[in-house]
Amino acid sequence: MKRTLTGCFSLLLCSCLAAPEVTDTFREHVVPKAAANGIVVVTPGTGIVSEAGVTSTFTIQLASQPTANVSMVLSSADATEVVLRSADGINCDNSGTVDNNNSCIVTFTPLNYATAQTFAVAAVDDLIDEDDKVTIVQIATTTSNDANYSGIDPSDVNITVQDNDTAGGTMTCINTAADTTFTTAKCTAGAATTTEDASTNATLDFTVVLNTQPTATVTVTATSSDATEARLKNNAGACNIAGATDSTSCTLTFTTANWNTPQSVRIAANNDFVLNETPAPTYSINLSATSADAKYTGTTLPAFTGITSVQRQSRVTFVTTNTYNGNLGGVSGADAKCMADPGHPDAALPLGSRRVFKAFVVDSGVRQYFSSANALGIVDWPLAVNTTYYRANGTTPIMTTNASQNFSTMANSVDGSTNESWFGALGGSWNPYITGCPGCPLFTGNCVSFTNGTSAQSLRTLIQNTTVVASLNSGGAVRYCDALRRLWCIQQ
Ligand SMILES: [Ca+2]
Ligand SMILES: [Ca+2]
Ligand SMILES: [Ca+2]
Ligand SMILES: [Ca+2]
Repeated sequence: MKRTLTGCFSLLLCSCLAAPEVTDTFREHVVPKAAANGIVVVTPGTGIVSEAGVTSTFTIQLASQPTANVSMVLSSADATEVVLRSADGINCDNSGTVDNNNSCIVTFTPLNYATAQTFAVAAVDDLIDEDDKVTIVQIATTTSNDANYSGIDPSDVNITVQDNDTAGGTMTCINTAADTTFTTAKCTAGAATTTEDASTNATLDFTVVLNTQPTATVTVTATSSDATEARLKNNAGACNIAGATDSTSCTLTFTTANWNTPQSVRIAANNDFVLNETPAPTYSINLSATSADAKYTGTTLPAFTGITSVQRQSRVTFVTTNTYNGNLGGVSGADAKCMADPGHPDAALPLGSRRVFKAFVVDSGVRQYFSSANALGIVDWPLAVNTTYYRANGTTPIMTTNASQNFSTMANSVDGSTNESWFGALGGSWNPYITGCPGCPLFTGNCVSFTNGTSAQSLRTLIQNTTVVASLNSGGAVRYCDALRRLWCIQQ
């Protein structure tokens, strides 16, 4: 006890005699070094970046001087949307270079700890149409040999990423159809044309490509607004030029991988055989999209509008199903038989609703074709000028007339059969028998102008299986008027 007291006394005495040690000991208790954690001050900027190029900066500094370097790793929580800028790819900075860094390092020294360092964040400019997104730049816990600045978790920085993409498509007119009449003007809205019944300019090609990368497969349907004038090449539903048939619509499939590769579509003029459509009809090719990517469902895709369907004079013919003797009731009666025959292309319609056809027969003064130099001239000739005539199927051309309502070549025969049709011309011409014609002793009035069905009269028939014009009108035999023959009927 005595030693203890002595000791206490000695301590007090020593304190009085050695004031500096007592002061140091006191200060350590008043400002204990281990009691203060370091503070990392993060000052967020706008927090808004955009794919269009807007960047955002934020600053970091330390609230107090560390005794050793302090480092922390900055990282993008979604590197597909946001990257940190770094000139050397290691250290975060505010350089103008985007190095697509997912992460970078920030370091403070005891000398620069109080100077705020500025860091830049940039958006990744992807090609996907998406809603604006919110993500963060994570600031990882600090590392330092200064225990006060080791293991501190600074605040993260919120970042909003604004998008700059808009889902859609681009339709481009091209020339892959070997169209000899192609000009770039055809690709101009309102100037594009397709032509009915033509060996050239019957098609028009274009490509379709998506404007942004979809997040799921996109099916684009191309549709003709007027299938009577134009259709789309379709192969098993897909827009496909090779081996395709003409269809009202076809589909294109764009995946997340091939969305930016243009796909071809071909428009094919459709010959509706409707005559003299004035003005020429116009149509559009419309595109619509469906996809699990909501940005591509209901999205308006461009339409190719104002395509003019150039109208050609094309008509069909048919050979009657029924046979008739030479008493046709005159030329008008022959025409009526054409209209009433079950072989008429519009036979399903009431008589008054059917397209008009006339019989290819000749009778002096009633229906005749003499050359223009001949004063007898042309009367009620069933062939028009500059017109292509087809078989009843509408696709097999027979011949095309010239400006004089005549023709000199045939692409195909009348119907390919060995049948004959009543006709009545002189051999090798379109000229009908004329009463008193000195060179025509075999003909006695074309069955009396098609009113006599007896064997007392006769006339020349027309052969239906030749492609030689001279055989067409002279290859048929001379038949007595009680024979049963058909009629070749010409659309008017
Ligand atoms: Ca994005
Ligand atoms: Ca973009
Ligand atoms: Ca985007
Ligand atoms: Ca038409």
